Amino acid sequence: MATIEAVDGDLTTQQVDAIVNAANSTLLGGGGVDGAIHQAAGPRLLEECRRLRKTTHRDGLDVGDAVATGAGDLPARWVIHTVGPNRHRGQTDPELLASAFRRSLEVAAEVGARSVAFPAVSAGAYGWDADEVARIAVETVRDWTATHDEVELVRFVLFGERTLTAFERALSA
Ligand code: AR6
Repeated sequence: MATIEAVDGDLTTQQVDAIVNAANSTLLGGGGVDGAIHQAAGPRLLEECRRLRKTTHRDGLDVGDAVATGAGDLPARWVIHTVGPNRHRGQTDPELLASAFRRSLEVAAEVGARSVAFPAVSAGAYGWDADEVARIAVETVRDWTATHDEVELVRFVLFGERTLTAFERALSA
């Protein structure tokens, strides 16, 4: 039975095997948590992302998919990049967001990560409501960990009271 928890904090300082990046399809960085991760990880992370774009991910990363790289200077061993749906582009299907969380866990299992920290994917620049993100994230992680034993700890690392409260509410439901 995996531990699933929510904390207020900075994703980039988490001492876990893998942190999940709320990236975009280019895989080449951006603002928000993506920018913070690249800044803290240093240039090796961007180099690895560029390599993906020249090899396995020439067309970028699809919405709802995930891929792992090393973590550069971060305390984690891997960064798992996922792309949540962008509400401002009409991507309102909850299954796309569920898929981003599920695929991230599948990739974590593939690389051998036993502890994984997630941000509130799509709850920032991509315009989703924090309560909806929390509900979908918690449900997806619960469903997945109920049928897989590779990942023992899932930690949602939230920026600020509003998002933390949304996840605490979803976890206690
Ligand atoms: N630690 C934890 N959470 C954070 C951190 C941090 N260091 N920094 C921000 N957040 P966003 P999205 C929270 O916009 O909505 C980027 O430009 C933030 O408060 O980072 O999936 C990408 O390149 C919010 O609750 O991701 C894409 O283009 C949550 O992380 C686009 O934004 C997600 O906000 C992706 O948008």
